[in-house]
Amino acid sequence: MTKTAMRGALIVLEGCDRSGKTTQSSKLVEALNNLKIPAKKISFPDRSTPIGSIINDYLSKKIDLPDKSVHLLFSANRWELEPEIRKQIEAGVTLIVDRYSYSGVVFTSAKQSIDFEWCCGPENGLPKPDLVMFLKLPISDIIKRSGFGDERYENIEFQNKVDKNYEKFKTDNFIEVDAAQDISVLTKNLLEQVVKTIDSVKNQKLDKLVL
Ligand code: Z5A
Repeated sequence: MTKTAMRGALIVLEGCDRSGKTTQSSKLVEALNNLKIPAKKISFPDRSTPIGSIINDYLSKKIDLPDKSVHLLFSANRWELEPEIRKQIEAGVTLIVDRYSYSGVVFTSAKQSIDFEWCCGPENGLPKPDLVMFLKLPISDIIKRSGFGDERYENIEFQNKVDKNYEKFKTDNFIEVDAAQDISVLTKNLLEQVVKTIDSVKNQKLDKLVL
């Protein structure tokens, strides 16, 4: 394979609220670009699209929606970006994604009477991440970080259920990382994993997600 045919990697950061995903995804993109590795950041929900704007109104408690319909909106928000994700990866750009399908499943299934398997359905077929890094932080630390408690879902009881639900995703490409580390130490540790992954998948086909 020629150098130009090498693809980028699809890297996802997951975790409970305030665990540092936004901070780390920006720092990882910056660090990769410094190493001359093409990389961009994507965040879900993407609140800039028409679907994302409804999600934003829901999260900021301006509107209420039935649980299953809002779940499908979060998933549709990812499908909106699916062609762009594939295009970027094929063009050799590594994408650092702040939340993905795993968030969709763990948050909705933390609600009463919504089946985990039902939640997985709409996610299947999306591009499969090459690496998912779960930023694990005790809830007692999360509530001390600034901004906790403003939006829907930002309460201790709910975040505990979400944290437990993440346990169901322990597969080989899903790794847990201690998010209580100092910001720069954490970036260094995550970067190591990301660079290794970029190298190991560069000649492989991007798979479809099956949850
Ligand atoms: N949701 C869903 O239900 N279904 C879906 O499909 C998706 C999402 C995709 C909004 O998500 C909600 O949508 C979310 C899940 C649900 N609900 N909750 N909870 P969001 O991603 O837009 O918002 P968020 O989860 O609330 O993320 P966040 O607020 O952006 O948090 P974060 O990105 O993990 O953390 P941060 O902004 O990087 O850091 C938070 C603070 O901690 C900040 O002051 C930092 O300076 C500080 N920080 C960060 N790292 C450290 C370290 N290492 N040490 C000390 N302090 C730190």
